[in-house]
Amino acid sequence: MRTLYQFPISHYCEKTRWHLEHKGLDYRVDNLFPGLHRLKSQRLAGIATLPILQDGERTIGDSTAIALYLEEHYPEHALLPNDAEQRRQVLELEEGFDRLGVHVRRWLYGQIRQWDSVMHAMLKVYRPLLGLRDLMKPVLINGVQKLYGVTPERVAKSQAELLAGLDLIERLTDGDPARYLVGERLSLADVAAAALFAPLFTPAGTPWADIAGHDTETQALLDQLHARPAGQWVLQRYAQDRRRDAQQNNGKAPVIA
Ligand SMILES: N[C@@H](CCC(=O)N[C@@H](CS)C(=O)NCC(=O)O)C(=O)O
Repeated sequence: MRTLYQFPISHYCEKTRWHLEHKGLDYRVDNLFPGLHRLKSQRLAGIATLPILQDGERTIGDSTAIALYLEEHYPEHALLPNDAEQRRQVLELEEGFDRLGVHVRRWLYGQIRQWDSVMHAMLKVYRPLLGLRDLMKPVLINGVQKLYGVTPERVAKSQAELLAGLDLIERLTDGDPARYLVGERLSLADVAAAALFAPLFTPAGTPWADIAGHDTETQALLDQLHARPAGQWVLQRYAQDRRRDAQQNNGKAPVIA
């Protein structure tokens, strides 16, 4: 039995879903409730964050560690090149885009004006118990802003970082949305970049597709990014390379108590 402990709207968890599904590995998801998840994540893997993968007797925390574990134990449909230099580049880019994921997340949280639709996307998988789910919303909004450092100064810096990340995609692909970041085929670098930038471009079928309500300035910037080769690159990776043929057996929606 393989279990992915996750938050559905986490782009790091999306990265791990992509890895698992790329390799055609069946798994069930256990959606932990934000905040309370730490009780379980600490016990399972000694960390505060999700994703965590339990694969039989083994438990692996952190999306990059999970990716490397899957490459080692399930080498079919490899996402690491054989060539040593390309492999080095892929691993370096994977880590770089992982760091950028923090900026994408902070910038997006900094743009939210209608928290209702975000909270809905975040919490809809949990069954309400005695109104507790709704009571948690203000606590969560506050917690997210504190945890992810959503202050105007840091959000502005994150915008500069994420724009530099999109520039990098365009440099590595020569502005051609059909090309991969390293070599001629999909690698861990592409999956990291596409999954961690996906909340900006909301590809069909991703959990961010129904979050609405940006102000006009933010929407104008998002439209501009969408039209850039890097935005088209993310969408093309999703359209062509995001396999979804593995079986995802959703467990029962957890009750929050
Ligand atoms: N480097 C970690 C980052 C994961 C991460 O930041 N996860 C967030 C959700 S997007 C999380 O679990 N946050 C909850 C917390 O920190 O309490 C990875 O790649 O797995």
